[in-house]
Amino acid sequence: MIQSEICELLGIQYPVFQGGMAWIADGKLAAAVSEGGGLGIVAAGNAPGEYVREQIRVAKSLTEKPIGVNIMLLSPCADEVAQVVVEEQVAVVTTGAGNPAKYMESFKAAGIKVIPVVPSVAMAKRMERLGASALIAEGGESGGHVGELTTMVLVPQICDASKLPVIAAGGIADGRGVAAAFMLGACGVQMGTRFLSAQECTIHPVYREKILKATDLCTMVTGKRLGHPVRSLRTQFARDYAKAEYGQASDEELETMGTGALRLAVQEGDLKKGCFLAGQIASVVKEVQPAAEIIREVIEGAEPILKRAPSWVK
Ligand code: TUI
Repeated sequence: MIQSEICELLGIQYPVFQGGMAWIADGKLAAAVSEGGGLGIVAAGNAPGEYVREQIRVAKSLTEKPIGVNIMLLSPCADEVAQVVVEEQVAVVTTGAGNPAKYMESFKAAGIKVIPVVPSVAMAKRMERLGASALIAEGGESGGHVGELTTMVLVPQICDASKLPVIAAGGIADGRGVAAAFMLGACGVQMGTRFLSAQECTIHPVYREKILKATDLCTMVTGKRLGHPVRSLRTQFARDYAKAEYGQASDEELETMGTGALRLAVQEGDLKKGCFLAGQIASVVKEVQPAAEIIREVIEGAEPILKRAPSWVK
């Protein structure tokens, strides 16, 4: 059994968060992860506040354990989602793709624990000053919107810069990743890609097959030119986008290509126009399993590794 201060802080059994995957992490997935002892997270993505309210209620109808909501701060609906999480009294808010400073007071006043994704030491320090409860250090191995640094270098630097509990994310999909994260100073992990294969995760069968058949070099980063680098599977869409981005396409043309691409991947499995977000660890994901089994497996996989560690010290 691996437990840490994040378990006590949040009232969860295992130090495993499910990433806030836009269009994917709904109330059903979040509830399955929380029921399995981790922290299930409803992703707001670009969705309106009322959709998020509905999904929070779905999750709460399926579990009494704590759940979180991820607010994607680039979303035009971020303000209304922030209002909804306060009204619905969710236990935890995680944030991504920006600075949540303007919401911190209202979240704290509502007793919500705020756990921002921080891509740098400066952001970690700022978030600690503003009253964050913990930090997620997400390296660029992750799927979706990525920062500059890898998990390997980001986690120890965030741990040095802050007294808050640190959750490692990016490149973690099994017990080895959990053990490594703890060695770097983290007290928990967040996984997105691994939960794409959860039985309770509703994605198009094409998406799921792509993940199960992924190899080590099958992701790439696009979107740097518009300032929002995103890691996804190297599909026809990703190649076309990269060609456009490094070629003559205007910013408007790139925006148009990107619009709706996440939904087309998740709901339609559209390899030509859909953007299949996934992390670099995708090839480790081999089978469809219930979320609770995934959590048990990664925790049980870390235990023998961590127990063996003292034998290396002579
Ligand atoms: O946010 C993510 N992953 C995501 S968001 C997303 S949806 C999307 N849609 C359109 C464009 C871009 C994304 C898909 N995947 N992960 C957390 C994360 N946050 N990674 C990096 C950051 C981050 C970056 C900059 C957090 C804070 C930050 O601060 C900048 C500032 O404001 O100083």
